[in-house]
Amino acid sequence: MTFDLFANTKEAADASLPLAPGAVLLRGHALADAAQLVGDVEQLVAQAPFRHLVTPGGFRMSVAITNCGELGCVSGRSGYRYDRIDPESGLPWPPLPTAFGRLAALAAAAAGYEGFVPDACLINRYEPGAKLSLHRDAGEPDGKQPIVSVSLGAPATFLFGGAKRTDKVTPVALLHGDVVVWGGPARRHFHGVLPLKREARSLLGDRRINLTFRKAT
Ligand code: MD6
Ligand code: FE
Repeated sequence: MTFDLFANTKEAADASLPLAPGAVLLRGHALADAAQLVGDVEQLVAQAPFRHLVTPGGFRMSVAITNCGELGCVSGRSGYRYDRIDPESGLPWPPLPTAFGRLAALAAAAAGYEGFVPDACLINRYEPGAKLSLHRDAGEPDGKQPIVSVSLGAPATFLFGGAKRTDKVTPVALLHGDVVVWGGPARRHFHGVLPLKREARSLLGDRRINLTFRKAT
């Protein structure tokens, strides 16, 4: 029998690959829910469309973003912040769909973080060429709560680094249905995404959607 860890085969779907102490890739963990998640995103963006935020340095981000849950990430005068209101509509962000909350809690528990109840989900859309520079997610006050990241659609290369920007990064191929959880000693580690390649063979064509679940209060 052949066994290819990098194909989303039934065997590989159970693989749990450590990236660093506190950080794990759950290969294919969201595959069974993926179609539901994509359908939910389509409904969410009808209420809160994707938009391109501007970085504190004044650059338009290549990744388009929207949010669901009690809190959403918006650009402010001095960088990003969380807000209960979508500034584009003046309305609260759409609620977290049931399937989102359930998946985030189960994935966190599978990674060793019990009792994770996210109140924010950032939804990022990558088109070919879009990337996310090396950064760390530090806007959430409770450093004991992990981040759960779900990949949908086109594959991407995720870079997972260390506590310092200059630390060595490990490139990881993230495929449709993969989940990465980072918390504990890895919670503030640097990470990023390389420019998306033009590979039009996924459920979302050549696009990628990433959901990141956080406890932002
Ligand atoms: C990813 N996303 O797309 C990783 N960080 O695989 C992130 O690191 C991320 O999607 C901050 C805000 C949104 C994100
Ligand atoms: Fe991030």
